[in-house]
Amino acid sequence: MWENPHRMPPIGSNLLDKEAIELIREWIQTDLRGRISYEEWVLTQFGDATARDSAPLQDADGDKAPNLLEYLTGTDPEDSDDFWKSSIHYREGRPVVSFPRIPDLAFEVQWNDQPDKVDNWKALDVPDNRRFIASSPEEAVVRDSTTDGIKARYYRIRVIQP
Ligand SMILES: [Ca+2]
Ligand SMILES: [Ca+2]
Repeated sequence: MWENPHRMPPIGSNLLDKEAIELIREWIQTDLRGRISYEEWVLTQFGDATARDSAPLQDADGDKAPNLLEYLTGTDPEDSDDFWKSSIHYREGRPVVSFPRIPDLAFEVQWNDQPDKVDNWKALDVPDNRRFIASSPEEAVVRDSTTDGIKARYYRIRVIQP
């Protein structure tokens, strides 16, 4: 008997190939992240294109990551333990911002010494902060070497979808 090498349900069958569906779901959630539209992602994640709290700037799970950021970074918008995490620490007396760099996205660390002045955010002008799109996931480490004489500095990371 000839067997189809591809995973297909038997012709005429109403059974769904659950393993294949899971593979497709995983592919949509990982490989196609950023390539499927936000609306398609909402349908996949929430199961309903008009789900409550699914608008881009809403935060359905209350993890402080708006749905749009969860869409771009591939996290679960209904799991408050799953969100894109950045951190800051000191190394050799300099602030270091770390975050997971995600393929197909660009990232820019910005700084401001007066965060209430929204026009003051500027890209951090250091080599680590050059803008590029990684082809595979990696941990980004951006060291701020420009803080001499600065008492306080605030940082944020801009996520850019090319
Ligand atoms: Ca969220
Ligand atoms: Ca989440």
